[in-house]
Amino acid sequence: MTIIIISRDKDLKPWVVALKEADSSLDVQVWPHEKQKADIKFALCWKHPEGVLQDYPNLQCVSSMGAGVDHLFNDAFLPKHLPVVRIVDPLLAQYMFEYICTAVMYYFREFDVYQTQQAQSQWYQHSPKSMSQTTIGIMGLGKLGGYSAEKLSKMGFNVIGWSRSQKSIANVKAYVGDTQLGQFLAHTNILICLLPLTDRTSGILNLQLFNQLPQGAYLVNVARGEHLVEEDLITALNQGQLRGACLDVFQQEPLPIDHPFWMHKQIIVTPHCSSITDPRSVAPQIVQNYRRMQRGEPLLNQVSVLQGY
Ligand code: OXD
Repeated sequence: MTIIIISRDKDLKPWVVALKEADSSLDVQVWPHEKQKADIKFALCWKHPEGVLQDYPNLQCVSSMGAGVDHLFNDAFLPKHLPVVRIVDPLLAQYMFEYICTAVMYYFREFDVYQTQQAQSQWYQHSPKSMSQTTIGIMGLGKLGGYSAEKLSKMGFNVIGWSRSQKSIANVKAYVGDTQLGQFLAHTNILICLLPLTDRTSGILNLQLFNQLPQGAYLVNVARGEHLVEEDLITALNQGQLRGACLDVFQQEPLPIDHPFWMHKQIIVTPHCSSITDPRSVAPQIVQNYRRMQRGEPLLNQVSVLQGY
């Protein structure tokens, strides 16, 4: 029985080491150097080449190497009968919170304004706003969104959330479904996108949505580049509807060198680094799922193939 790791853009050595550290008896192989395709029972993937999973006739489980699973469901040839699991890790949630908190504080304490002033050698003070009168709206209250919502609320911000199904987080007003999206947006000063990418959420960050936010709101996108209609963001910024955007994810990654986002003064670009899976931290749960699969037990963090998250 073998675990195969498949990714074209990750350094896989630390993953092999971490899995072996978690269980030295494991047979871990790396695509495309596997010895016997028929031995492969468990595939650990990040943006695997489309169709490649069909090469393993005895595959029993597919695991994402990260929190997101859209890269798995993008494969039209993903064997439909296989259970799909993802990573849920406190460290990932903490890293994500730290990134969001940094972006929020940058806007909240108007560092964007002071940077513009600095470029013109201008010395103007702006009185700080109150945290409790600043509303952070989080789209997506799953493991990552829920954790950040709780922490930001404890810091003193007014935090609200929007999701497809009802969620309950202490001190976070939750809005649900399409009918409550408008109300959620109308209250949001800093919008954080942490939604899963599905057919329903692709392109959700568009001009129509931005126009429902209070004028001068900020956007932080840490979910997927496909959530954002890129031209609409430029329009909303140029029209003054949005004051700034902090983007960690893009439709094309790495962001092409001639992309307008690089040079836009109101956009902060980071290279999909908001939360990076630490192989050592997540290897034990991968091994646990592998053993559960062998014993025919329910898997941890299994996602719904129907819902796509
Ligand atoms: C993930 C990511 O889904 O890094 O884990 O985007």
